Amino acid sequence: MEQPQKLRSIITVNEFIRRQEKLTGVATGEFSGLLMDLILASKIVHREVNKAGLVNILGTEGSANVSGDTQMKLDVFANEQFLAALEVGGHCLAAASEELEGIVCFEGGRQRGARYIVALDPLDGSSNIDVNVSIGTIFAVFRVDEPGKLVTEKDFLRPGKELVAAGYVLYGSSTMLVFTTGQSVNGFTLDPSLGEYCLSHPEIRTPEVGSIYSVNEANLNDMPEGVKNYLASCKTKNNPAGKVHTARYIGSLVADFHRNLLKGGIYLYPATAKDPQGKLRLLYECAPLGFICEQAGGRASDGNRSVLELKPDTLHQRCPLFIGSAAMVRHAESFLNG
Ligand code: P6P
Repeated sequence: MEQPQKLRSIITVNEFIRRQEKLTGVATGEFSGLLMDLILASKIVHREVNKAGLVNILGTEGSANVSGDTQMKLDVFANEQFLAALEVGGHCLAAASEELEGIVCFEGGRQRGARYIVALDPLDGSSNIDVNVSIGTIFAVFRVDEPGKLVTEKDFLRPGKELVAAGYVLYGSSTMLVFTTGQSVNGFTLDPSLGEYCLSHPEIRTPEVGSIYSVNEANLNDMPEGVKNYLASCKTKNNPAGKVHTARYIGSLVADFHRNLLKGGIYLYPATAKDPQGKLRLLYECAPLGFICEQAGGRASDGNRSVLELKPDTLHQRCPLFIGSAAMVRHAESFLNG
């Protein structure tokens, strides 16, 4: 009979965060509490995403499900779960979301003297849900200078280098949480039988070089010449890997990013005719993934400089993105900067 995994070898994310608190001496519990709120919401979204295939049985969006509740789009559902968890948790002053035009302020957090704000993409790639392709949540956490501050949109318009935490949840063949608080990047796999995220990928370091590139090549004709020339180099041996690359594009940012983070590779969404600033959002997609990537030894660029240096002018500002193995991103940049 298979030996049960020894309990002592399992480090849950709660335990991991507790240990980190001790390490960093930041033992206020506020920051840990905020992470816990996000983790709780991700478990609820995991449960619904994994039922998505049953929607035809449970009722599609807009219809009433068996309990009479109106079925909603999963990205709207996910947004509601994360906002509710942040509001009830009381550790967050305000949130910005891909699903909302403006920010949402949490009076409870303000009264408790909270000092964190969260920007998130609650369910990125949600158009892939009904074809059972992996999707993801991305979150970014800033600290404000004054506890209980009455936050405005301006408090979110900060460069990614000021983030205190960033993470993503990948709802794939298993559900994984990967996050950094600036010390290292660690991955946790949800064990549904325990309802716990367990440390499965400690101290993630992304390979300096890889041979996977992820891009929607249908846009090639609309891309800058430098990008075309870079992609041509991926199809030869004239690149840091010294070999012809492999194209892998799931069309779900978190899934493509996660694979490249572990195996080495580059994801690029450059400026195109349709999206002259690129398609991806700086605040809650490029910056948090850039923070994670650079903490793992990779590089995240807009083609010229680290995305972590870029200060958004608006909440939903788009930005070209070249992210992944450092040598590959720098190689791509060399084609863009003459
Ligand atoms: P395209 C999903 O809509 C998304 O934001 C990312 O998850 C994904 O990488 C990208 O857009 C796909 O865009 O234009 O290739 O369909």
